[in-house]
Amino acid sequence: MDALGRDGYLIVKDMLSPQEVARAKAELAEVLAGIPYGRNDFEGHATRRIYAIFAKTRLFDGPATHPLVLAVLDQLLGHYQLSAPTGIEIGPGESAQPLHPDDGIYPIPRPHAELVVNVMWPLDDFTEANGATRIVPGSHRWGDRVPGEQDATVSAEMPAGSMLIYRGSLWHGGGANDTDRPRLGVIMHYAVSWLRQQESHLLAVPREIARELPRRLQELLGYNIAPPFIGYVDGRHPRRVLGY
Ligand SMILES: O=C(O)CCC(=O)C(=O)O
Repeated sequence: MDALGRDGYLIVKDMLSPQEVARAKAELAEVLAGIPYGRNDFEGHATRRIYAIFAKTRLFDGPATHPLVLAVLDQLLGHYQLSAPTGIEIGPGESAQPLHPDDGIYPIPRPHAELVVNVMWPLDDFTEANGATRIVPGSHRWGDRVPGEQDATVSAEMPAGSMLIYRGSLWHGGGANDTDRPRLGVIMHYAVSWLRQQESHLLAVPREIARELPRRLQELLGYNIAPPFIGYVDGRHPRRVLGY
């Protein structure tokens, strides 16, 4: 929590075993085979993104609800939901993504209480050369300032199986990939539960899949009430539509 307060990010190693990483990589490789490259500079023209990830794999149900992640989120966000969980494969030759804060999509003046927290799960070793996430340390504390030439970025270099937690107000972006191999990571992007989710999981994840998921994951996908009563369905708790 000290590092997240001071620098805006934190790397924790050895969160996934080599076997878990290999399984996730193999399964996501099949998903990626059917996915086109990005449509603009932000998505990246040599980058493929797996949206609706909870409709496509069960291997991130655990990371999304990992007790350490939820303990950090409890402190930073209070009551929260999954917003934009996405697999991101930055391909060879990709240029650096423009730096941005993830909460910049919400029209709320900075500084403000934290609205978004992101957890990046690298499935390849992240290096400066292959496009490790670039971060401007401490920039979560800035007001309207935007990063310029004078602001150093650090590359979040870390072995596969680590996790990088960073605040939604932190300026960051995917790095350029100057190697001949892709760099795959999965971002679990959470937001306070009174905001609109970036991806509409109630539509993206078919209800017959959602019904089988662990209760906490159902809640994080949006089958939940943001206190006191945001998100009801026909006046009742949304979990009722799953038959509970
Ligand atoms: O892929 C990365 O390292 C970061 C990507 C990112 O920040 C984004 O797409 O919003």
